[in-house]
Amino acid sequence: NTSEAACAPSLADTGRDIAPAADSVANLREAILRRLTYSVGKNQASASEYDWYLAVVYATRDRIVEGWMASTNAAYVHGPKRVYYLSLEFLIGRLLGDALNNLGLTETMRAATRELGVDLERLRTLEPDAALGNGGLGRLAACFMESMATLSIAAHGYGIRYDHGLFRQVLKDGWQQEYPEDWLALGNPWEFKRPEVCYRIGFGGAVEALTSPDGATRYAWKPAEYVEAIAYDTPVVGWRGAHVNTLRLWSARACDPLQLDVFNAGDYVGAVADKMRAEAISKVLYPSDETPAGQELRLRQEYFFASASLQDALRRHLKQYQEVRSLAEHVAIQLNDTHPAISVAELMRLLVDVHGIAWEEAWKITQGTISYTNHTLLPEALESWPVPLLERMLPRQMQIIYLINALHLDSVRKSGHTDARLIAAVSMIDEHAGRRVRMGHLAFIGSHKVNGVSALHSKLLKQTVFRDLGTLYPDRIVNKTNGITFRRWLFEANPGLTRLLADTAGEGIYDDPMALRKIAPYASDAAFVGEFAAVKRQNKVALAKIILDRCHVKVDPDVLFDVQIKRVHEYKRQLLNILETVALYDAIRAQPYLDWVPRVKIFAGKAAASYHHAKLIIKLANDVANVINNDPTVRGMLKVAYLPNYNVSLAESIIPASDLSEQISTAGMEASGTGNMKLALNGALTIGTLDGANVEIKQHVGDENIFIFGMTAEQVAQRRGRGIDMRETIARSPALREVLDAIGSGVFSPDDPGRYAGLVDILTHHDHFLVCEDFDAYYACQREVAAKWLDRAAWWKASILNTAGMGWFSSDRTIAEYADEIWKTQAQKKE
Ligand code: T68
Repeated sequence: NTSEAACAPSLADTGRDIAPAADSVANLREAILRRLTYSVGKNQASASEYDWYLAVVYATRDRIVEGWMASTNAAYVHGPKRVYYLSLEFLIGRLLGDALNNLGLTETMRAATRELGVDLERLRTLEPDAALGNGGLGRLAACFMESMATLSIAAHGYGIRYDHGLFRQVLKDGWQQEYPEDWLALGNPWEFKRPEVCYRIGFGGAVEALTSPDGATRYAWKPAEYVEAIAYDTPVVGWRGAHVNTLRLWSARACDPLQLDVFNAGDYVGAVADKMRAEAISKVLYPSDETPAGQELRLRQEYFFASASLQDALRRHLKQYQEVRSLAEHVAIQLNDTHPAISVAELMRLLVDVHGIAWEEAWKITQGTISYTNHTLLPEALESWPVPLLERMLPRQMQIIYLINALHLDSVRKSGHTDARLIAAVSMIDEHAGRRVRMGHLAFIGSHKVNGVSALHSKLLKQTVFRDLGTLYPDRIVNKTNGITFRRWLFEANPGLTRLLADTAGEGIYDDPMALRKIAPYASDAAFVGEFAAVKRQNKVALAKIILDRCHVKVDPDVLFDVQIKRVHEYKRQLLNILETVALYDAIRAQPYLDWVPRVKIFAGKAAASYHHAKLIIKLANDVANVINNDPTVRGMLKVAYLPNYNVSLAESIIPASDLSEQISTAGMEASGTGNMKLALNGALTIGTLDGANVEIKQHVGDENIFIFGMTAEQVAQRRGRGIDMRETIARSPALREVLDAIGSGVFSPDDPGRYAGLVDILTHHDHFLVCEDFDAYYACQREVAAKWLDRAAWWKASILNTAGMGWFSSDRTIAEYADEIWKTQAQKKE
């Protein structure tokens, strides 16, 4: 239906430039044409769509640059505390919509491009997603960058400019295949290369001890190898364009482009071997989330970007204050997980060896400057590096780690703790499985604050991973519940809803997310409900088209859209959802004449390339989809769609169209979740466990407006204590038994009946994620969802109250808390 498709959500207009002034449209039009001519080198007659896209980006970027310089300058003039956000991942997505929206130029640009005969909506889709991250951790970093700019905090993001971001996922017969992603293939019009901003990063070699005339010993590291880090800057514009920060990403380059003598001797490959080895560092993002990568190249990436970023931060500080001793007063460094934890040793090396500061003072500066965010409790996901590897690759940093550890253990003993178990537990060196450096301990000890990312996660952090360190330093662990930027996840992704909210609650919602509460009184107002439902329907029509295009599955926009979109992981329990799908399928076939609530189960998500079990789960979802979608008995009542290649842009299409948000991780395992927030903000009801931020979402949207089921984190621990063999549990549940029998015997894999025998065997005998134990509660909860769906007024009321209650989950609130309690920085004075 083309008329409906034409109403599909489009680039946001947030009401601030709905009727753009004619002269500003004309200005922008001329600016685009100038850029087309002088930067792209094309005229109107020969310009391709991509040429127009480039011209539009350049014209937009031009409107950011002056603010950028003003913000940069203001940080030098007013001297606010600077924040450095160190993250190996930034999962950004597209930038054009973000930039236009934050500048308040969306409608002006739409009008200007229309006059030039090009469609802004189409141009926007030509931008490749910047996918320099795996999942939640990387996306959080991107939301934080936008919020720090919005709050006028003088911040830099530091990371790696990977040539290749997260792989592209193709589903071939339901199996995931990975293909390299090439986001830079056509260049990147947002970035500024800064070849003059270049640092040498050493690796290997040896440490020399030098005794100075006064008898003191100094250490000098003589690396065997150097690599250069080159800066690429991307401006990050905050809401209403008031402040612009920098995302500085490092690219690795060999110091010498080739060895000419080797080349001349005829060894053409050998001549560029060093170059290849150097450039491998920024070649590709490690595609695995929640598992430590373990390989040497990963440690090279971590040190490379940590060292370059610290050298750059120190250079800037010296330029501004002419000395380094005041660093902690003027600088806050946030470590996004342990990936940059080597920064603790590297900052000590720079202060002591390079800047000549005494150890004790350097340690105060380091601890006063650095803080660390933990994103996972999974013991197997905690980074640790073999001591011999660190000794070989970073010998001076390893010495420093030993000394930090010795002083730390001394002070523990001096405070009266001599118990060997405790000493072993708080030591930075794990002596259990070969000697390894615990990067979480290094980050903890080198920080003044350590935070978890939801209330439950921070509580569990104190009880588990950092139980002993937390007792020794009781004030160090704090909580900062995650948030999301409403600019991208509401204003841009859902312009229809945004307009309705502003019309109802007032324009205040654009600047104060808590103002969303003002729509609560309209939750049962027939006129408002009608408009709210109409927006949702429009978004569902648009998503239905995407599902038809990409999955060849036709879905009715009026059925319940039940959505699980996230990385595929056993702990996130996509399997639980699939089992329930099969149980529902069985139930419908048994009694097709009943009043079933028609629904489509929508999945999207990538599995780590080496995570075979997760890839099998994707295949199962697709096998189940195949059978169900082709069975005429359930036609119209149940469908399943697995959308390939989930990324930020696809999320922006799915989230505004969702009715039900699946947040069903084994309690105690999902640190926070952030997709849960995006979906609830856009009016989806959550079905979830008491895990991560679900607990706080429940508090904010109200117990009646969320579906909670299953074991609590405590019950999970107890249940596991009794063993994870599920034969008795399965025996008690006829529905579960039937589902497992069907899957295990090949009902969904007739081409290979034994495909899922192993999977069913694990669920039966070794169900670590307690899928079986939570199955009945989940199935029953899904029936409550269906009952609520049938009561349309009750459903819409709950949906509206979700949107109304989610203001607190703005990443502006999260960042304001970091600024107040961890960074001790304030928003910058207006330029
Ligand atoms: C996620 N962690 C948490 N890790 O799982 C999620 N890990 O609950 C939370 O909301 C989010 O962080 C933000 O706090 C991750 O996404 C990774 O991506 C990752 C990447 C590399 C290595 C280990």
